[in-house]
Amino acid sequence: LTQDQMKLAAATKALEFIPDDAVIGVGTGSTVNLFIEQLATIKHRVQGAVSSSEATTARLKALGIPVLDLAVVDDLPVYVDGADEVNHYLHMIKGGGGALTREKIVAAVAKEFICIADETKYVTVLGEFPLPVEVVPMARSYVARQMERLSKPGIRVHPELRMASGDKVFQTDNGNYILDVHGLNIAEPVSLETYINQIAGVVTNGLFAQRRADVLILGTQHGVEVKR
Ligand code: DER
Repeated sequence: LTQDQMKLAAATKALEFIPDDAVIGVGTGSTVNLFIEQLATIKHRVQGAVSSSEATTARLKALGIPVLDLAVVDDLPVYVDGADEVNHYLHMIKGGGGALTREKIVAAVAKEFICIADETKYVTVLGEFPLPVEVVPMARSYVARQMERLSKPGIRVHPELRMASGDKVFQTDNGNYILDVHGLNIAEPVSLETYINQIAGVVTNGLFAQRRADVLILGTQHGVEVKR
């Protein structure tokens, strides 16, 4: 099976976790885009969606799924999103698509976080994928220095400012910058998430560990596995 076929299998399986007539939270990324297409096939029994990015909003609207403002939603049974890495405790690294702040907000409101992923994302230790950290632009150098201090003998931690096309700095939907932090080996995801959050200038970091996934739907070479 190709990676896309495994993503599609996970995205399709997620429909079984969508309650009738619910408002559901929808994440960002290529796996979620496959899920949105599947969601459109049952949109008659979906009240609406709360989106985690402008990109997702555009796709939901294009498929005729009503997009609702999170501020007026007080009951969100499920949030469906992908991950860049997910460990065996269902802690995740997210933010590869740059939507980590709104993803974390919608995930916080949702009762159940359903992560959909292909097997290449399933790891024992988080950190191979560079950890995205969303920062207020003026704080980018200060936060970068704080990240470099996480280096240990033989393990150099180095943050890179995420660029868009050419020499333009990538900007999130919130107008902030992203540092992609390479070289981390994350044995304690919850404490590292908390540590990074308290650095002045950090808006959000891509560790989803305090609030991890409740269900992982994993597309593998041998079919779809559901892990809790
Ligand atoms: O940016 C994100 O958090 C996305 O969910 C990302 O982690 C997964 O993107 P993919 O489904 O395209 O791999």
